[in-house]
Amino acid sequence: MTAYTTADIRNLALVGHAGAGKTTLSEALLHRAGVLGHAGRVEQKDTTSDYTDEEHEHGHSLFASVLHADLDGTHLNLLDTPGAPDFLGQALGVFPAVETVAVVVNANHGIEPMTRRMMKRAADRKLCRMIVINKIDQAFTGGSVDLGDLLTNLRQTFGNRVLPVNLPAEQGTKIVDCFKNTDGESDLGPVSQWHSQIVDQVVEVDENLMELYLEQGEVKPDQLHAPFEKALREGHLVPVVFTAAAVEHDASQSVGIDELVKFIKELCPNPCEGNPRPFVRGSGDELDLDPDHEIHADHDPAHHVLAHVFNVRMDPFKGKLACFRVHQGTVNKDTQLFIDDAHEGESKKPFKVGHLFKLQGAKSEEVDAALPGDIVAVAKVDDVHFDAVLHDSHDEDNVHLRPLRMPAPMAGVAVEPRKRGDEQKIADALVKLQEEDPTFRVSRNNTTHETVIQGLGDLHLRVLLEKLQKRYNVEVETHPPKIEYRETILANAEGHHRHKKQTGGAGQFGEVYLRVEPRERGEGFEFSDDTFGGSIPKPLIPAIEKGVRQALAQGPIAGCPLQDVKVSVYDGKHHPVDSKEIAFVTAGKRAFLDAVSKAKPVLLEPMVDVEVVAPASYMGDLTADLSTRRGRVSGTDMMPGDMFALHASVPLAELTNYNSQLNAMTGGAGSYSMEFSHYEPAPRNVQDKVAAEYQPAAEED
Ligand SMILES: Nc1nc2c(ncn2[C@@H]2O[C@H](COP(=O)(O)OP(=O)(O)OP(=O)(O)O)[C@@H](O)[C@H]2O)c(=O)[nH]1
Ligand SMILES: [Mg+2]
Repeated sequence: MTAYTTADIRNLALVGHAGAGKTTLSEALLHRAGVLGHAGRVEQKDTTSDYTDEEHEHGHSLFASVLHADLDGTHLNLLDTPGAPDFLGQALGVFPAVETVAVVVNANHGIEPMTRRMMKRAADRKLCRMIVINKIDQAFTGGSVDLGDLLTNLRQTFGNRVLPVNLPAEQGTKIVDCFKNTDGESDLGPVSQWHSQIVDQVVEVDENLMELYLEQGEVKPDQLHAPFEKALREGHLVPVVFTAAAVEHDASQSVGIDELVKFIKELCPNPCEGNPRPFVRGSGDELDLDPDHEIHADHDPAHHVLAHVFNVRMDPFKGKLACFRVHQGTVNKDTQLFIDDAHEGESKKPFKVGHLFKLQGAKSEEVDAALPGDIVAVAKVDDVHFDAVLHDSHDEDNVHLRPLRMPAPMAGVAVEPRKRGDEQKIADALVKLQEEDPTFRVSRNNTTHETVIQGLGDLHLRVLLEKLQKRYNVEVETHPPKIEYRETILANAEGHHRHKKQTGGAGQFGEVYLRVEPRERGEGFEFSDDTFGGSIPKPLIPAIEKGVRQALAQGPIAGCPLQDVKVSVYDGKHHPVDSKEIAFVTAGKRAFLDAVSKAKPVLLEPMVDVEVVAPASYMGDLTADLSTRRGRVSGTDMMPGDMFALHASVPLAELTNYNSQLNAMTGGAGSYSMEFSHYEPAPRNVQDKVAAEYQPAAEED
């Protein structure tokens, strides 16, 4: 591997809608750098980046891939990411490792849902952004694509900061520079016209240069480098380049790759030129998120090590591979690193690096050291997890990256082993899948006794279940997770039970009178002893409460937990010999159920607050659809880029298949998030349906 310094490094993430050509572009760059003899094709399942079985099967990237190449002395760390919305977590996960995010746009389709989302998320994270308009070959093969219109649309949607640094020419077969070059014609008109626009934009961030420019009408290209980086950092400029990563009729041909390499080498920021990564102190809920208290790494190779783990994958040969970006200091084989997990207080005990790897898709190559700005990986360190911070001194204890706002997994299925005895195997495999995927969640629901896996969508879950089967050789049955209904009462009532058992052996006797009252939603359970005069000996009162709590677990309507009930025991009878705990547990339980049955018991259903974000053109349909799901729309907000957010309160049970429905209704342009809000009484028909499915277990006497 050619020696390089931090200033030679370029860290670039390829993001954008599915099918835009990111993987093909990464292949063309590796081919151009001489890493590959020929550029692979996604259709032929021989690309460097899409190397997993699942990706071959689905024909799309599903996981982030780490690649690298030497571009004539410039060291490019290239991160190819999936464009499918269900794999947004994989794409966002690489943001902390790069200075620049290249949003790849399919010239055929123009601005697509993930184009918008990634442009916004990269801006939120203060990353430098560029746009690659790919598949330009299709604009000149009689397609309906007009690159001029597309550029106008990009500028209208993302602002006038969007400006080309190069342009297609001669029917898209050539690319001409319009940043350093002022002459000639392009397919989008005279180069000079675009040149002055971008120079105008760049000099705006530098007053002195602006003055010089206004005086002389022109500035030298090398005077433009620093303001160009500044304009990128400040989001004042989003440069556009044009490419055809693999020309339609001759995939070995590409257009604009040399020019893209030139752009990466000359104008993409190196690690010291990008915006600093936002490190913060604290842990768990006690992170100090005050922007003034942010800690910025200094890229000094001699300083303490500060590095961040942005991707974890289970390699069939090397085991767990944790990819990290070095932000400060130098890491080599002998370095001892502490691990700080964002969710845990204490730094874990240090580990010795031992072996350091550069990744190239599925392959990995051992290297001696990693400088600030570089991206490498360690293998087989169990304690290293996604988003962990690695450091070599206690000065950096409790330093974490400002949390990445990851999308919450909305789609869920309950899983159970197809074969008895596979429970542990499944649990272990699910832990490994979670390690690799920050948007995959596994939870055990102790009320419905189900293991529920959640992901960002149906495709996400399907792919993870395929992985479970193929990689970990476990078969599972899946079904929609049970909705966690609850029960409560709407009226006051009294209950009574006399428990008497005097058939052979020790007798049992206990008699309880109690009252139940409804409490405010969410107030929970309250038990009180209002007996007097020793009707029930005080030591036996807890037994009554125990019986009541047993009954609380299984309500009379559908066996769901009862909540928001006050129970007051006000009278009873006991027997000096036969009144034992068991007798009053039973009497308490039965008296409570007797009272509840008379207190207008109802089924409570979980309500969630939903926020649906989609292009404004879908507002009517989406509002109507939510109303058919018994949703109550509480408001809408218009958002930039002709998007809107719809807020509603909806019964969870009505959203089981919402993810795929929303995708269908909005062509994948819509997304939603939901959060549990509260329980409220279910309508009669829902209650009857749930009650009908309930088979109460036989009562033991
Ligand atoms: N005509 C033409 N086809 C291209 C070009 N670039 C990519 N393709 C084709 O477009 C399809 C999608 O390309 P990918 O590289 O898989 O796209 P991607 O952005 O990685 O897609 P995801 O992995 O799903 O996010 C493939 O069939 C490519 O061969 C191009 O410049 N011109
Ligand atoms: Mg891809």
